[in-house]
Amino acid sequence: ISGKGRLSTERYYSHEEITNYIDDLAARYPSRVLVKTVGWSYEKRELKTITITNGDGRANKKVIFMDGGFHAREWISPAAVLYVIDQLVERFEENADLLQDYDWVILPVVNADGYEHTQTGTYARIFRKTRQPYKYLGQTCYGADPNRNFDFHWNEEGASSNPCMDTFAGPNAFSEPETVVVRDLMHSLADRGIMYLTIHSYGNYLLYPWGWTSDLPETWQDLDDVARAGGDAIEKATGTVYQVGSSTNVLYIAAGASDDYAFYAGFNISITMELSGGGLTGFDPPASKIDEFVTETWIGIRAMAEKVIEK
Ligand code: ING
Ligand code: ZN
Repeated sequence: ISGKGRLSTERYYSHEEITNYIDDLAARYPSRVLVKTVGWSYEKRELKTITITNGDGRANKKVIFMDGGFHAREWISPAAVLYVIDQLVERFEENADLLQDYDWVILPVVNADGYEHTQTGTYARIFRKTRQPYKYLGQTCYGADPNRNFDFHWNEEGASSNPCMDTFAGPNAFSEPETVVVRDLMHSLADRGIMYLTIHSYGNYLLYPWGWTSDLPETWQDLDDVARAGGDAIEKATGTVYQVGSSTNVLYIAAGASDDYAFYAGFNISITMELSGGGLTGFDPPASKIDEFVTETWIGIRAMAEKVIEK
């Protein structure tokens, strides 16, 4: 099934369907949508960004950079990111304020190999990491944790050097082609980048730097204002409560995460959003929950973008 027409929130998409969906949007809205190949996963899946503009042709606007699908099992993340894309493109008139002075650059599935792997069986369903193999004590374990693989205080805290652990930081920073793609995007956008948003699940958190230390950045109040705007909007609309704070202080210490790196690279606002969970493990909300979860996520993301724009 290739993604012709409107997005379905009734089921989870494969990586191929996701790329078909954004390619199709680019074909239907050539003046406002641009799809670019930005690299390849370890297993050579094509990684594509979608850039959404208002079509006025003005170059070098500020940029909101968003990604999803860092962790293989967190299926609601790509689903929510696709819903944001759908709203910005198909409901352009309602959201024109979000595109007036800003372009959105979105990578829906960072860890395409892992995401596909989790669709191959019940055991594979809870896999977290990338798919590059690593040898350890005569056995082979797969993948590094892409959210411990960034070169900022890499592997100092809350990460493992054991390739068979879920938080394996990799043999070195940026050992995974997928995190190299995100890093290069960040650097190419940093001078125009005003907000980096990375979508994970689950637990209902809005997290900001730092993850590598319990210290807060000097500008933590700006980060807190934006994250809180998202949390407040969601709570008001749906009653779902998001906890807001630095990742170390509200969740756990973890160095090498993408939000720390984006903040260090020059994005003044950098936020990890942990969506609602469900199902047996928390990572597998039934398809019947997708619509509810992605609409509540969009309310939060919209509110955070508005806050950034008004600042
Ligand atoms: N949680 C994030 C993780 O990578 C996180 C939490 C975000 C930690 C940002 C540090 C920095 O562990 C999930 N669910 O992946
Ligand atoms: Zn995650």
